[in-house]
Amino acid sequence: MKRLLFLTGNAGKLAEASHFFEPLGYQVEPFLIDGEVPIVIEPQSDSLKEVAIAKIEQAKALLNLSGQDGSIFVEDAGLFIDDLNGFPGVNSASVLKQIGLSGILNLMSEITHRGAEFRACAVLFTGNELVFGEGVCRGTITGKTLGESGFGYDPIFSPEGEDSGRTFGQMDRMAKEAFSHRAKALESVKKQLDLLGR
Ligand code: ITT
Repeated sequence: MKRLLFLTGNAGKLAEASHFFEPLGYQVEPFLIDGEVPIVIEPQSDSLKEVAIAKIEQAKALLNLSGQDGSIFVEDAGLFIDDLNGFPGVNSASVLKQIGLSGILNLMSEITHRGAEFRACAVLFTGNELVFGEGVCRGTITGKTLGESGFGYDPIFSPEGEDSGRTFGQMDRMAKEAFSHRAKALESVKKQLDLLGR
């Protein structure tokens, strides 16, 4: 198994990346220093890719200092709601903490166009090169929370193509993976690793 150190404080993201990569021969582990997720600075930026690059650069430096080896991996994601001009976008994590799912549903109470998308940008450092992958999942914001699976905004997001209108919150990991932005971003990373022969 190849070792993949994932720099994240989000257990849901870690579980999904493990589920995706492990059958492909990667052992996904949290990137820890002295048993803690190291604190990295996320730049103010509207671009998930810029944020992901800033994080991987800091992770590379930390990996060197810590004397560990393995590939490192970061992934940045967010929910972009059409009629809220892409809000909460790159601020999805802090907005969720501040206003919760009920806050988002309240903001949208008068909005009839419910279109939105999840976006993810993944970056893997093999030790030699950086490999990027991006993924988008279109869908709609439901009128109320549905289901308790997954994490974050999953209970209010129903992906396009899901005929019964289930939210990610009503799906298991495998079913979510068939649609998700994260699975698409990771798939793209995997294809490029194959091309590089890594
Ligand atoms: P990191 O430590 O990896 O940065 P984070 O929680 O800050 O963890 P992101 O900035 O990538 O992660 O994600 C922003 C938020 O977007 C995340 O906290 C969730 O609330 C939401 N989000 C991202 N992907 C999601 C998904 O697949 N399902 C539901 N919500 C998601």
